[in-house]
Amino acid sequence: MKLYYAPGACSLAGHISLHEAAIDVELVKVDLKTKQTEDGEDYKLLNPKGYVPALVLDGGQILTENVAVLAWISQHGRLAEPVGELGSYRLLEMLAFISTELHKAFKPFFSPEASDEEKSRAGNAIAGRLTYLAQRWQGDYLFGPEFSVADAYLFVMLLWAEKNGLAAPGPLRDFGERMKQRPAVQLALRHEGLA
Ligand SMILES: N[C@@H](CCC(=O)N[C@@H](CS)C(=O)NCC(=O)O)C(=O)O
Repeated sequence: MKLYYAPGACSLAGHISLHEAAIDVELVKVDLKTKQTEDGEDYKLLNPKGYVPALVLDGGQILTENVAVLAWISQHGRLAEPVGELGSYRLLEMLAFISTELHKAFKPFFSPEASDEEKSRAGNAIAGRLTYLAQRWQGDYLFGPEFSVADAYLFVMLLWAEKNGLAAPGPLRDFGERMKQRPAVQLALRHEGLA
């Protein structure tokens, strides 16, 4: 199995989750500007979308989109999912929230053309969504006592918030520190040169 990633990008969520699940993976770094892999291959030939993550499964199939990649790792790695009748849908609900309401809201912070006003609007939207999560926080992780793939995705969003000077509410700051203590997180951060 291969994970195409860029250091510190959203692909870090899949990277952490693969380590949490103890799934062996070969990591292939992608230069998001040139769309070249570290082996000098044209990444767009593998993934015409041109963005990370892409997970190449052992049978050769390619899975893209964080929501799908993380749901696959969760199921195949037998990671914890919320309990109850709607458990796996609750996980999808959270992954979709993080992907569409948080991850996408960071766009102006990655765009050299974005104005300060756009960044400030995006910062307010991100703060509101982090507050929504913090107000419902009950335990160590998003779904209580156990790590789920949604935690890995949220953790990456918190790293981005910190990098861009956006303050996270207290329960999420504590969560971020808790995540940094996890061996799988430390391993992934080291691999990506972020430790
Ligand atoms: N819809 C995609 C978006 C992934 C995405 O935004 N990837 C970023 C890194 S975090 C990227 O590769 N950007 C480079 C580009 O779009 O050219 C997903 O959720 O997987």
